[in-house]
Amino acid sequence: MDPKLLEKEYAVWAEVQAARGVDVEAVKAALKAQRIETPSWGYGNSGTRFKVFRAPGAARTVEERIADAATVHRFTGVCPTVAIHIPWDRTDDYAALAAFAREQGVAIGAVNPNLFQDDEYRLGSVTHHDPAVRRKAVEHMLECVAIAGQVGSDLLSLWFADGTNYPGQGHIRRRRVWLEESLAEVYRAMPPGMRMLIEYKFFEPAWYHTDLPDWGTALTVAQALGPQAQVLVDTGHHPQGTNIPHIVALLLHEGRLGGFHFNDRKYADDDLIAGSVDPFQLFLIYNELVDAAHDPATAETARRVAFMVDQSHNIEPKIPAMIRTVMNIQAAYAKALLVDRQALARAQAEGDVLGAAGVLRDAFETDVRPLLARVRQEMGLDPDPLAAYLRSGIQQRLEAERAGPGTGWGG
Ligand code: LRH
Ligand code: MN
Ligand code: MN
Repeated sequence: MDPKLLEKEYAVWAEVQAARGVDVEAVKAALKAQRIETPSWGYGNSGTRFKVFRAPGAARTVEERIADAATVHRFTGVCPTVAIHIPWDRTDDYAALAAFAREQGVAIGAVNPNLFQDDEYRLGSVTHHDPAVRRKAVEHMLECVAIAGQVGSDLLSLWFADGTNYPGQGHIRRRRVWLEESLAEVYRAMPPGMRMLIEYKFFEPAWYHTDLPDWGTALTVAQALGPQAQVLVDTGHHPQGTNIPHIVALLLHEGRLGGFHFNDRKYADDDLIAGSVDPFQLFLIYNELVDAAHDPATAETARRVAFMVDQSHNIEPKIPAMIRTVMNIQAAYAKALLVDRQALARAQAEGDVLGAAGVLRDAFETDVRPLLARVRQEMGLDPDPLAAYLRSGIQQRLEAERAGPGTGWGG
């Protein structure tokens, strides 16, 4: 857009918001401080069970995956960390990998052990009936605690594919005991500042029962372990119709909301671009977070929440899809920051059903693009990061440079 027109559009926007009582400068400051972690596995080839379509220019090595995360950070300004998955991102010198990331302008964030791709895990990892398999899983998690130390990360992010396919296949309570025992050993090995984030998923790959199917199960495990264990909400991991903002509010209340894996979905764990199918849900999640940040009872938990993306794009170009994701998450946060919290509290106190719902609607229906364009300009960025990336020629260069298969999930 013509810069003069953009300027004019923002001026009107800011005037209207100020008249509504919005502290526009405070909103901009919050947006500049927003942080979103992108996943290394979102940059390499990966896909569904049915087919991995190779994306031209997709990263082939851990270094290329980190470099692509750094590119996303350069264009968006809010993605300074990248999550790694071990062994997809295995290397023999993690300190060197961390230094490489720093040179690129990012840091390594959450370390994700992989407890589902080895043959031994066919019947489970930390809930396997064979103690040797459970030991292997624990050793791998302990290795990841050490790796986190080497790369300067304080997040261990755990997801288990453990579960059964048939009634009677496993002893459900015994498996729970094994799970707690295994995690307790890993928990004890974590240094004081490190947090263990426990992710749940209601089904897939197990079809009858999953050992950590929901937030309540993950919460009771975290509570059994101690304060350094929290719950990770992957937005794609819920049954249809689940009220995720409600879950977010309850986990904040319990002091156990550790982080997110953002993505969107229509049916199950579809790993679509966050905010692409249900932007209202993403807004409502951020609405709970902004509300909790203002409440002394929950502010500290809200401050430490790790905002991570977990998306494996199969047909979308990788870097543009990640930039689009970040823009959608920024829009959701921006709209949540515009909620008139006093008017909302008043409407709630008066039992004004439509008034309260209207306050949220008003914020959600606000066009925040002029605001975000302005925030990016003030951060020294292009107001439209996706268009800027597509113009930059980087994609064409990567497609020319990166031929041949690579390492990681989709090779
Ligand atoms: C499982 C999951 C989990 C894995 C990632 C690759 O569906 O969400 O977080 O680590 O996908
Ligand atoms: Mn996930
Ligand atoms: Mn998932």
